[in-house]
This record gives sequence, structure tokens and C-alpha cells, in this order.
Amino acid sequence: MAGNMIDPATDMLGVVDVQPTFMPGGELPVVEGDAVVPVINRLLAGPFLHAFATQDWHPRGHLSFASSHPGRKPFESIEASYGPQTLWPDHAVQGSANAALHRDLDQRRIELIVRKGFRREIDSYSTFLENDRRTGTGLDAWLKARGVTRLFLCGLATDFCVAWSAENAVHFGFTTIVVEDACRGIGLPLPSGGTTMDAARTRLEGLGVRFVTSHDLLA
Ligand code: VGL
Ligand code: ZN
Repeated sequence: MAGNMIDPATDMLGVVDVQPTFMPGGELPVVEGDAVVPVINRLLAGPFLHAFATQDWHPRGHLSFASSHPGRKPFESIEASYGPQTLWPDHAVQGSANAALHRDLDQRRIELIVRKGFRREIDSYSTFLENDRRTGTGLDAWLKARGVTRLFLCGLATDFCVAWSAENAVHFGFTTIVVEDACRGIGLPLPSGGTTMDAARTRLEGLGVRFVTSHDLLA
């Protein structure tokens, strides 16, 4: 897929959770999380004229914080009203410095910022539907109003917010492509063996999501 295959009228880049809270030195660091910034900046300066960003944005005491559940530790799972929910260290706290979009991210072509996870009792990995799989963010209607048919996703973390967003993008009818080297993942071990990285990849490929590299798009 070469760069001239991008049609800026109907293709949009979605930049997921590029926030210092998910980078080395942050509260929920993803290994090499900061490495996505220059790659995403090249995409934003090149083939894509239009982009949106998402921002994980939790109130203090959020249900997804292990600290909200006495005796529970980060990366354990609890049963929320809507099903299993992984617990995390406190992260992406509304208004905190590390919850801002990364200062080096080129925001010139970012036309919408979707904040998510702001309801205390519902987490939201996906930028379309919260983790109850019912509460919408309105993004699908915005993309459709903008004439977008194909969505390219990048950012953090591959196996959570990028993967859940990609899955919902397919559900809402978008052709969905993940730009692999513009993502980094968490990789939690699964009881069934393997990690959340392997599981996400298998699930997304099964849904018809394609994986490309930034080189494919910039060539
Ligand atoms: C994320 C876990 C908790 C993500 C956000 O951005 O992938 N992961 N909150
Ligand atoms: Zn979060």
C-alpha cells in the first residue's frame, strides 16, 4: 500500500492515547511508548490531511484504578457491572500533566479530540463504545458526517485502546487498518497462554482488519 493510495477525502488517521501517562516515566508505561511520536508525526505531515486523536481521561477514584478496590492490585481483573475489567495503576487523571497529549505530537491536522473513560463507573478502551459495549462516544456519527470510509489507527496501546477501537471501527462499517510501527502494546499474560498482544492480533485479523507499516504509507 503506497502513500499515493491514501485518499485524504475519505481516509482519516486516528491517533490513540498518545499521552505521557502511557510512556516511560508515566503512570502506566508502555515499553517504547514514546517511540510512536516521531512515526505518527511523519504520517501527520505526509499522506493524511485529516486526523482525530483520543485522550484517556479518568476522574480520580475511577473504577479501572486498582486503588479504588481495597486489596486489589494493578493488572488483576474484577467483575464490573458490564463484565470483566482489568485493573490499572492510577493513570490519565483528568487535568494532570501526563494526561495531556504528548507535547511533541504534531497537532496541526488533528481536528477532533475524543476524551473517553470520564464516567467513574465505566472504563472505555475504545474510542467508539465504552467498555459496557453500549454507551457511545459519538465518533462514528462524526466520521460519517465527515465522509470518512477508511480509518487508519495508531498509538497506544496496541492490545487495548487501539485494538478495541479497531474492533468497533469494523462494527460501525469502516475499512480498518492498523499502522503497526506507529503502535506499542502492553502485552499482559493470559491464563490461556500467550499475551494480550497475540490475542488482539488474532481477533483483529479475524475481523478483517489489515496491518501495515508507516513505510508502506510513506513510500
Ligand atoms: C489504555 C489501559 C487503560 C490504553 C488505557 O490506552 O490502551 N490501556 N487505559
Ligand atoms: Zn485508562
